[in-house]
Amino acid sequence: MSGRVDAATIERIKRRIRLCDYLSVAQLYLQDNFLLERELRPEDIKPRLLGHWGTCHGINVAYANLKSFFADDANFSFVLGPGHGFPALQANLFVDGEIARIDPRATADADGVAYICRNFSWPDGFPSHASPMTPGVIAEGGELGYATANAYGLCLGHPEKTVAVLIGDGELETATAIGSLNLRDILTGPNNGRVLPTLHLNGYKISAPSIYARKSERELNELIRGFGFNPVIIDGDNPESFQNDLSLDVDSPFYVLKTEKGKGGPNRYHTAHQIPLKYPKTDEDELQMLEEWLKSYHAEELFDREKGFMI
Ligand SMILES: Cc1ncc(C[n+]2csc(CCOP(=O)(O)OP(=O)(O)O)c2C)c(N)n1
Repeated sequence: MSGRVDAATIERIKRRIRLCDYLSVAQLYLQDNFLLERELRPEDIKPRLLGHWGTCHGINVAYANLKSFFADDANFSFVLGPGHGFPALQANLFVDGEIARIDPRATADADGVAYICRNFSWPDGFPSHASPMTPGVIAEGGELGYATANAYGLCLGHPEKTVAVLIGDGELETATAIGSLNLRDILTGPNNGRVLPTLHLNGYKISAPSIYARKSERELNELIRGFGFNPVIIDGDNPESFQNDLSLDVDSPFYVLKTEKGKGGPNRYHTAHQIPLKYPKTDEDELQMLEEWLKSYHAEELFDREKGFMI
């Protein structure tokens, strides 16, 4: 595939990212008023806030762009390294109807939105991380490092497959993840599918800069080339460039997706990893900040009680 992408496709990608960002925040915080049809009140907020926001926007950017680019390829799969970004994964699977295939309560309507949001990180509901309850997931998503090896495993003996794997920049510091990059040398060939490693360079590993974020672009590129890949830097704010970068004819590409950790939320980087506003149930200022944050996505333009998702 090559050439520029039409404006309607870019608009769809942007709307999908907004919708999934909204659903990610709503899952983390809300036990009621899921579509913000009235002012936000303390009783709308879950009593215990447990989950991860920081990586969600970047996952939504990656998912929306890859999904759009490979829309016609039935043999395309997406593997997510940081399984703690589960609100984003769950949002995308919900919007695609994947959850409804195994759980009839996840309907593509207001009841489904309520079900997905209320039950995130909730007793007897969905866990806070990707888990075997998640369609397409066989391993609990708590431990970083295995995503790249899993992606190569998926491609083994399946030359028809293309698998994009999103690797956290903190994750790439693990021995498992960095060691897995050697699999390119062993498993590239006509009998196996194609792995597209994508480093999610959002700069932070929990509260500190990741090692790869501290490297210069030249150093990072040389590291990537040392493993036999060709680096392609992607600006996560720009779907046009993301789509064009995916269409470049590069042998063994290694995508570096640059996003800002926690983008869209009230604070960024090292304070964005888990729950950026900790006390909106009891602190009026935080409640107002959360309401503004949720409203910033204009979910009313993306979801309608009658029409469902409008993306
Ligand atoms: C093997 C392993 N070591 C440590 C952790 C604890 N941990 C959870 S999230 C995280 C940071 C992940 O950073 P990154 O991969 O960059 O993800 P993102 O910034 O996208 O959230 C760490 C170290 C873990 N889950 N697994």
